[in-house]
Amino acid sequence: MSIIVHHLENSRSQRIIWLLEELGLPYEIKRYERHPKTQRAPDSLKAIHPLGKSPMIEDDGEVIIETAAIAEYLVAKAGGKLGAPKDAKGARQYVQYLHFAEGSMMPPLYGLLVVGRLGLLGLPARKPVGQMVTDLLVWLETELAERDYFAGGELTAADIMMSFPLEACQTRAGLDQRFPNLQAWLKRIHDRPQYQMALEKGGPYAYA
Ligand SMILES: N[C@@H](CCC(=O)N[C@@H](CS)C(=O)NCC(=O)O)C(=O)O
Repeated sequence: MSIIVHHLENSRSQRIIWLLEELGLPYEIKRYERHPKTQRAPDSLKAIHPLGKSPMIEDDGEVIIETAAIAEYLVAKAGGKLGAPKDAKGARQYVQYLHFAEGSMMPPLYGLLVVGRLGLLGLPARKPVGQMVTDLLVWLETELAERDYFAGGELTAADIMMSFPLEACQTRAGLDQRFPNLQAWLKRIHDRPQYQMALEKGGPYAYA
Protein backbone atom coordinates (compact mmCIF):
# COMPACT_ATOMS: atom_id res chain seq x y z
CA MET A 1 0.00 0.00 0.00
CA SER A 2 1.35 3.42 -0.86
CA ILE A 3 1.84 6.31 1.54
CA ILE A 4 -1.11 8.73 1.86
CA VAL A 5 -0.25 12.42 2.23
CA HIS A 6 -2.99 14.55 3.76
CA HIS A 7 -2.21 17.83 2.06
CA LEU A 8 -3.75 21.22 2.82
CA GLU A 9 -3.61 23.61 -0.14
CA ASN A 10 -1.16 26.54 0.13
CA SER A 11 0.65 25.07 3.08
CA ARG A 12 3.87 23.68 4.49
CA SER A 13 2.78 20.16 3.52
CA GLN A 14 3.90 20.96 -0.02
CA ARG A 15 7.36 20.02 1.28
CA ILE A 16 6.34 16.43 1.92
CA ILE A 17 5.12 16.03 -1.67
CA TRP A 18 8.42 17.44 -2.91
CA LEU A 19 10.38 15.11 -0.61
CA LEU A 20 8.42 12.10 -1.84
CA GLU A 21 9.11 13.11 -5.44
CA GLU A 22 12.83 13.31 -4.66
CA LEU A 23 12.84 9.98 -2.81
CA GLY A 24 10.86 8.17 -5.51
CA LEU A 25 8.57 6.49 -2.97
CA PRO A 26 5.02 5.61 -4.12
CA TYR A 27 2.36 7.88 -2.61
CA GLU A 28 -1.08 9.31 -3.10
CA ILE A 29 -2.37 12.73 -2.11
CA LYS A 30 -5.62 13.57 -0.36
CA ARG A 31 -6.17 17.29 -0.84
CA TYR A 32 -7.97 19.61 1.55
CA GLU A 33 -9.08 23.20 0.91
CA ARG A 34 -8.76 26.03 3.40
CA HIS A 35 -11.84 27.86 4.65
CA PRO A 36 -12.14 30.87 2.33
CA LYS A 37 -12.55 33.38 5.17
CA THR A 38 -10.63 31.99 8.13
CA GLN A 39 -8.00 30.09 6.09
CA ARG A 40 -8.30 27.27 8.65
CA ALA A 41 -8.09 23.60 7.71
CA PRO A 42 -11.42 21.77 7.28
CA ASP A 43 -12.73 19.61 10.14
CA SER A 44 -12.34 16.54 7.93
CA LEU A 45 -8.60 16.62 8.77
CA LYS A 46 -9.55 16.01 12.41
CA ALA A 47 -10.97 12.67 11.40
CA ILE A 48 -7.40 11.62 10.55
CA HIS A 49 -5.78 13.09 13.69
CA PRO A 50 -7.41 15.15 16.47
CA LEU A 51 -5.11 18.13 15.87
CA GLY A 52 -6.34 18.46 12.28
CA LYS A 53 -3.08 19.98 11.00
CA SER A 54 -1.26 19.38 7.77
CA PRO A 55 0.94 17.63 6.84
CA MET A 56 0.02 14.21 8.08
CA ILE A 57 0.87 10.96 6.41
CA GLU A 58 -0.55 7.48 6.76
CA ASP A 59 1.69 4.51 6.21
CA ASP A 60 1.05 0.89 7.17
CA GLY A 61 -2.05 1.97 9.10
CA GLU A 62 -0.12 4.50 11.21
CA VAL A 63 -0.69 8.27 11.19
CA ILE A 64 2.44 10.41 11.48
CA ILE A 65 2.31 14.16 12.13
CA GLU A 66 4.85 17.04 12.29
CA THR A 67 6.75 17.89 9.12
CA ALA A 68 10.32 17.23 10.32
CA ALA A 69 9.30 13.94 11.95
CA ILE A 70 7.60 12.89 8.72
CA ALA A 71 10.71 13.91 6.76
CA GLU A 72 12.94 11.79 9.03
CA TYR A 73 10.55 8.86 8.71
CA LEU A 74 10.50 9.05 4.91
CA VAL A 75 14.28 9.49 4.60
CA ALA A 76 14.76 6.35 6.73
CA LYS A 77 12.19 4.48 4.65
CA ALA A 78 14.15 5.42 1.51
CA GLY A 79 17.34 3.97 2.99
CA GLY A 80 18.84 7.31 4.03
CA LYS A 81 18.50 9.08 0.66
CA LEU A 82 18.63 12.89 1.19
CA GLY A 83 19.54 12.24 4.82
CA ALA A 84 22.49 13.44 6.89
CA PRO A 85 25.78 13.81 5.01
CA LYS A 86 28.60 11.46 6.06
CA ASP A 87 30.93 14.16 7.39
CA ALA A 88 30.42 15.27 11.00
CA LYS A 89 29.95 18.97 10.20
CA GLY A 90 27.41 18.29 7.44
CA ALA A 91 25.57 15.87 9.74
CA ARG A 92 25.28 18.57 12.44
CA GLN A 93 24.10 21.16 9.93
CA TYR A 94 21.55 18.66 8.64
CA VAL A 95 19.95 18.13 12.06
CA GLN A 96 20.13 21.85 12.86
CA TYR A 97 18.30 22.93 9.70
CA LEU A 98 15.85 20.07 9.78
CA HIS A 99 14.57 21.62 13.03
CA PHE A 100 15.45 25.29 12.47
CA ALA A 101 12.72 25.56 9.82
CA GLU A 102 9.79 24.92 12.17
CA GLY A 103 11.55 25.82 15.43
CA SER A 104 13.12 29.20 14.59
CA MET A 105 11.74 30.40 11.24
CA MET A 106 8.04 29.68 11.56
CA PRO A 107 7.29 31.39 14.92
CA PRO A 108 8.16 34.96 13.80
CA LEU A 109 6.63 34.32 10.35
CA TYR A 110 3.41 33.23 12.04
CA GLY A 111 3.72 36.29 14.28
CA LEU A 112 3.86 38.51 11.18
CA LEU A 113 0.75 36.84 9.80
CA VAL A 114 -1.20 37.43 13.01
CA VAL A 115 0.05 41.00 13.31
CA GLY A 116 -1.03 41.65 9.69
CA ARG A 117 -4.51 40.31 10.39
CA LEU A 118 -4.89 42.62 13.39
CA GLY A 119 -4.78 45.65 11.09
CA LEU A 120 -4.20 48.92 12.93
CA LEU A 121 -4.13 47.13 16.28
CA GLY A 122 -1.12 45.13 15.14
CA LEU A 123 0.77 48.13 13.80
CA PRO A 124 3.16 48.61 16.78
CA ALA A 125 4.30 44.98 16.52
CA ARG A 126 4.99 45.02 12.77
CA LYS A 127 8.48 46.47 12.95
CA PRO A 128 9.88 44.40 15.83
CA VAL A 129 8.46 41.14 14.52
CA GLY A 130 9.63 42.00 10.99
CA GLN A 131 13.09 42.65 12.42
CA MET A 132 13.13 39.16 13.98
CA VAL A 133 12.64 37.69 10.51
CA THR A 134 15.28 39.98 8.99
CA ASP A 135 17.81 38.95 11.67
CA LEU A 136 17.29 35.32 10.69
CA LEU A 137 17.70 36.11 6.98
CA VAL A 138 20.90 38.07 7.56
CA TRP A 139 22.43 35.10 9.34
CA LEU A 140 21.18 32.52 6.82
CA GLU A 141 22.63 34.62 4.00
CA THR A 142 26.10 34.21 5.55
CA GLU A 143 25.50 30.48 6.01
CA LEU A 144 25.10 29.98 2.25
CA ALA A 145 28.11 32.12 1.34
CA GLU A 146 30.36 29.09 0.87
CA ARG A 147 28.06 26.19 0.19
CA ASP A 148 25.14 25.56 -2.15
CA TYR A 149 22.86 23.79 0.32
CA PHE A 150 22.17 24.04 4.04
CA ALA A 151 24.07 20.86 4.95
CA GLY A 152 26.87 21.04 2.36
CA GLY A 153 27.26 20.65 -1.38
CA GLU A 154 24.20 18.47 -2.02
CA LEU A 155 20.46 18.79 -1.50
CA THR A 156 19.19 17.09 1.67
CA ALA A 157 15.85 16.88 3.48
CA ALA A 158 17.06 19.87 5.54
CA ASP A 159 16.80 22.06 2.40
CA ILE A 160 13.31 20.74 1.79
CA MET A 161 12.38 21.72 5.35
CA MET A 162 13.83 25.21 4.83
CA SER A 163 11.94 25.73 1.56
CA PHE A 164 8.58 26.72 3.02
CA PRO A 165 9.77 29.38 5.49
CA LEU A 166 12.18 30.89 2.96
CA GLU A 167 9.53 30.91 0.24
CA ALA A 168 7.19 32.62 2.70
CA CYS A 169 9.95 35.17 3.37
CA GLN A 170 10.36 35.76 -0.37
CA THR A 171 6.67 36.27 -1.03
CA ARG A 172 5.81 38.29 2.09
CA ALA A 173 8.65 38.99 4.51
CA GLY A 174 11.51 40.83 2.82
CA LEU A 175 13.69 38.16 1.23
CA ASP A 176 14.78 40.26 -1.75
CA GLN A 177 17.96 41.24 -3.62
CA ARG A 178 19.67 42.10 -0.33
CA PHE A 179 20.02 38.33 0.10
CA PRO A 180 21.61 37.03 -3.14
CA ASN A 181 22.77 33.69 -1.69
CA LEU A 182 19.29 32.88 -0.43
CA GLN A 183 17.75 33.94 -3.74
CA ALA A 184 20.23 31.72 -5.62
CA TRP A 185 19.34 28.81 -3.33
CA LEU A 186 15.62 29.37 -3.99
CA LYS A 187 16.26 29.35 -7.74
CA ARG A 188 18.37 26.19 -7.40
CA ILE A 189 15.59 24.30 -5.64
CA HIS A 190 12.82 25.66 -7.85
CA ASP A 191 14.68 24.55 -10.98
CA ARG A 192 14.57 20.90 -9.90
CA PRO A 193 12.16 18.77 -11.98
CA GLN A 194 11.07 16.98 -8.78
CA TYR A 195 10.13 20.33 -7.22
CA GLN A 196 8.11 21.27 -10.31
CA MET A 197 6.40 17.88 -10.38
CA ALA A 198 5.44 18.28 -6.72
CA LEU A 199 3.94 21.69 -7.49
CA GLU A 200 1.88 20.17 -10.26
CA LYS A 201 0.62 17.37 -8.03
CA GLY A 202 0.02 19.49 -4.91
CA GLY A 203 -2.34 22.05 -6.44
CA PRO A 204 -2.61 25.66 -5.20
CA TYR A 205 0.61 26.91 -3.61
CA ALA A 206 0.98 30.67 -3.25
CA TYR A 207 4.64 30.71 -2.20
CA ALA A 208 6.73 29.42 -5.13
N1 LIG B 1 4.83 22.35 13.19
C1 LIG B 1 3.73 21.70 12.51
C2 LIG B 1 2.73 22.77 12.09
C3 LIG B 1 1.48 22.21 11.46
C4 LIG B 1 0.55 23.32 10.98
O1 LIG B 1 0.33 24.32 11.69
N2 LIG B 1 0.02 23.21 9.76
C5 LIG B 1 -0.79 24.24 9.16
C6 LIG B 1 -0.54 24.25 7.66
S1 LIG B 1 0.52 25.51 7.10
C7 LIG B 1 -2.27 23.93 9.33
O2 LIG B 1 -2.66 22.80 9.25
N3 LIG B 1 -3.06 24.99 9.51
C8 LIG B 1 -4.50 24.93 9.46
C9 LIG B 1 -5.17 25.12 10.76
O3 LIG B 1 -4.50 25.20 11.80
O4 LIG B 1 -6.40 25.18 10.74
C10 LIG B 1 4.29 20.92 11.32
O5 LIG B 1 5.35 21.31 10.81
O6 LIG B 1 3.72 19.91 10.90
